[in-house]
Amino acid sequence: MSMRKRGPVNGHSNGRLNGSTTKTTRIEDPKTDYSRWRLRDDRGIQTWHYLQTEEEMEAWPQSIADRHFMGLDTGLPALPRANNPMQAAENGLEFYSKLQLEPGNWACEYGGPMFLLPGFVITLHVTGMPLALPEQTEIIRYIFNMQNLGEKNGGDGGWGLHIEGDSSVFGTAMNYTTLRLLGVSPEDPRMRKARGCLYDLGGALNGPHWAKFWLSLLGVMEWEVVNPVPPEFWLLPDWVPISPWRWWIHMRQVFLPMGFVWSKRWVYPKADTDPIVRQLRQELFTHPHEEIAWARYRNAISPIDNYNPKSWLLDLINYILVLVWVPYLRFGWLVKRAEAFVWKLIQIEDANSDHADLAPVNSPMNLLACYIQEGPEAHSVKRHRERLQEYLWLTKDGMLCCGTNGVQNWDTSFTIQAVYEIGLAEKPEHRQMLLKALEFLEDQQILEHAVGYEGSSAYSDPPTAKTSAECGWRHPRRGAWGFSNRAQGYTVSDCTSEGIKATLMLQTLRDPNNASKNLFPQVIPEQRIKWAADILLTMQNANGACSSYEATRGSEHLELLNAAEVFGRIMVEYDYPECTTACVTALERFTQVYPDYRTADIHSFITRAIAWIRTNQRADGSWYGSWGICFTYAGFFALESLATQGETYANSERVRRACQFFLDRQNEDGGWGESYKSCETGKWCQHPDGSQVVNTAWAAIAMMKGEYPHKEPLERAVKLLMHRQQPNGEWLQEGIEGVFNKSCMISYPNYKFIFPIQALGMYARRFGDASRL
Ligand code: LAN
Repeated sequence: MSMRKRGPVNGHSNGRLNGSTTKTTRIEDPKTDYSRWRLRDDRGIQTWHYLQTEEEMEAWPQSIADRHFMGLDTGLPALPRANNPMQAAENGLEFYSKLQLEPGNWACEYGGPMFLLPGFVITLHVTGMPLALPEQTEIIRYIFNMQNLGEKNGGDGGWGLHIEGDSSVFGTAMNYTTLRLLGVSPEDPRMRKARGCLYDLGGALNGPHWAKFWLSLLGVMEWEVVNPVPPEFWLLPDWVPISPWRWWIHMRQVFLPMGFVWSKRWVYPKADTDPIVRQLRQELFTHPHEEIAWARYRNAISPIDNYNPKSWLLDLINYILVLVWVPYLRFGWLVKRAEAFVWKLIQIEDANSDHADLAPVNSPMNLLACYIQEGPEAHSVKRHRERLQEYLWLTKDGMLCCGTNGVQNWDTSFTIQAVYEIGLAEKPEHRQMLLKALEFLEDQQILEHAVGYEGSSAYSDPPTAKTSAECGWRHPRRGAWGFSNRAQGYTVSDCTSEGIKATLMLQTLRDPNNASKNLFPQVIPEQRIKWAADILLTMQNANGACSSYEATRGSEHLELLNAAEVFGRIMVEYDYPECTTACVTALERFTQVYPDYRTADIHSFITRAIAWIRTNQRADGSWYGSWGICFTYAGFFALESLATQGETYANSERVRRACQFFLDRQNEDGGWGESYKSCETGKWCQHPDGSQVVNTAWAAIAMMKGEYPHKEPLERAVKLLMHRQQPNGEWLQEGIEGVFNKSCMISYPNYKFIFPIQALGMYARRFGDASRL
């Protein structure tokens, strides 16, 4: 095959090869009128709306939170200067409390991953359900704003896996495609630059499996380039160690619709006549499209995308599937059975979440499956389309797709706890805010098990981790809290834990003026808190640790089948010090309030969990965090776990080592700054921008939980937090805070409020507030 000459046909003339000289001066993209946008929060279901008329705007004024989310001036006044940490905490809370939404929750943008909008937009394109114009405009702006241009990551014109990442084929091919589908011209200088970057990386043929999947169904690639996703895997008996029901929920819920679409080799019906698809066939490759021998590129991948190379075993399996299974053994009846079963499981997922689905990868894929199976007019398709809106979020840089349909329960639970922990929950001025937050948690607790669970052979009350095909292998969930809202409907061990803790903190708080009176009503009845504890008790692994959505069901060896080259450790549930701590601290608090309920179970759970936390500490005193960056995040949890057992600096070598780990990494300015590279490499990596308020708060809280006795390093940390605080009480956005699957970063913008407030208040309570720092 001949390499296509780089020429203007493909828009290469200003590609990076000779395009590094191209001037990509900032181009002002069309922008919507930000005064017209509003966030609606309907009992935790959050959607952005663009108002058309003056009357609508008058009837629905923009809120402070709206303005904050969009990066507009909130107009909030400068507060009296904080002279000590407690005043700084109160100023922080004063600002942050203004961001609470009507139903009582906090919200924020939840971006970071750069592979979510593409799936979203491709799905809407191939199903003929375009986004509204204001959304299109803002998505274009967002994607351009995240492009690696100028100073950003070498400015090569591509996009990474996440907003801070180096350009990859996945990021670049998919975001380029998205922009084109939204109407951006290939002649835009930034698009030329992007193509140059893509060609330098080998073109879209060097993309990972997921890129090839999306581009094949769009009709830009041919299905032979996609490694097999056989839905017949789902027909394996439960006892088989590699059965999909044992996989991490995100993997199996993506594998499900992906297998359905792959099995049908479905292609966008208008691909051959759609001018954009036809042009993309010319724009995304370094070879002429018609000459590409697709099957030869199944395993082609650029090194930058290949974070987690496929194992020899998976390569072998793929060969067998491609050369033997698909052509000779995949009989029609088997295909039919597999597709029918997978379709049933898709329907279960849709029914359990009213078509919101687990996350914004499987949600558009399920929409597509419904479209293929039931046609464009089906209720399932329409409902999916509506619910997809919940994933969109407007920021100052444009519109993004969130990693989940919000952060409602998670941020709200943490907020309650921070305020409680620093003694401000008793103050009358915070009562209304906290009561609303508690009422929100009440409204969002999941009160029914998943479809089919109660009638299944796995059912018991109280539940166990047992599950069965009859309910789509869902974990029991009655009493749980999810990460976002009740509609999404998945328990997460730590989200349920944080929900329990926040609830119990408020519901047991005594009135400081009358010790026999509770300060807050019993909004969530005892029975429901017990249900939540029951759920936690189902979530422990055999070794004592806890995972995210379920107890671990499969062996780590399943990682050999990890086909998504861009992520690591995704195939099964793993043990996490963060989740384990959350469960320990929740059950600890629970058993203090309800000492007679399942006492032995709880005691054994806590003992085993703590033993695991101890063994999970690394030789250097740290713990590796999987959901926040990174050692500061996990240390903040682990030391809290140990503290519940009375294990502190004074009596524990472990805690001393953990504190030393932090002390050795404290910056001159008193803060800590940890880069996301820590997550990727497993080694502490200093943040290039120096101290970060979120890392600083986590490290300081960790050391205070561990009762580190010397004031000086903590005082320096607290000074940094005070110094970075703005006159109106807020902190400004710094580096990205969260992570998943080791390689993909995700933003938690409210952390910069919650944890500094908590750290400042804890310091004040511990070391006294009087001294002016
Ligand atoms: C999240 C967000 C929250 C997070 C915590 C609660 C912080 C964690 O302690 C447990 C795991 C959980 C719930 C989690 C799991 C993976 C998610 C859902 C995400 C990181 C947000 C986005 C991510 C999801 C996998 C994104 C879609 C990508 C795929 C690879 C399917």
